[in-house]
Amino acid sequence: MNEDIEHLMLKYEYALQKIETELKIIIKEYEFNNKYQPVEHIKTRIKTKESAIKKLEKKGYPISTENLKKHVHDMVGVRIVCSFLSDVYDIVNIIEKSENIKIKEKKDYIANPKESGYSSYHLIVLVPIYLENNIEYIETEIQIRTMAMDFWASLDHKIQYKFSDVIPDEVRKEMFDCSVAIKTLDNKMLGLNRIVNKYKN
Ligand code: 0O2
Repeated sequence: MNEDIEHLMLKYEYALQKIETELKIIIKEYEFNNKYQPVEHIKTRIKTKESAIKKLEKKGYPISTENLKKHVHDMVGVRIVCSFLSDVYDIVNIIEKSENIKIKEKKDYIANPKESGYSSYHLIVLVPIYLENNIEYIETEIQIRTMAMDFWASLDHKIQYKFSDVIPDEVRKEMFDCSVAIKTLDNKMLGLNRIVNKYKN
């Protein structure tokens, strides 16, 4: 890594602060207007330099600040965990409408889960940060998912860590089966919530 990595890491911190504030505001507005809270919790993190280096190595790129900027799209990461499937899409919708966040890419791993069974909605967004002499746009990954998807992903993450090499077929199959069960559960919970709302109305 060349020396301006420290400055780059600082810019990631600025971007994280900006996106956190923007998300808090648009979600609060949604809650106020709809008298409903779609978000269970939000987690944020900046990827460590060590973890970014691992990702570059995995992708086969030489280690440099330039390659980090070009090929690691989740140095700044936000995870929004919602109650119901419909909440996930509502949150995507309000983020898309925000004037202060530019959408670069959308990946709907709910409609098209990954081979592992991983399911979540990813937005790669560009967050403007105002520096002394210029404006820079910092890539940020926003993962939006239900609590059930989050449960699956966190167990999957632990499994990946445990078997740093190859995950046994038996474990991968079990995890895939769990992802199918989780999809069924999310749909059932959504249906149940609609019934409850019908009674409320
Ligand atoms: P960590 O430790 O969570 O940060 P890209 O990041 O865009 O260069 P890719 O693979 O095209 O690379 O991105 P993708 O798959 O759209 O998003 C990557 C992130 O999604 C991962 O980041 C995970 O957080 C999550 N993810 C994707 N697939 C899986 C999966 O099978 N299981 C789990 N638990 N999470 C997954 P990192 O950097 O790999 O990990």
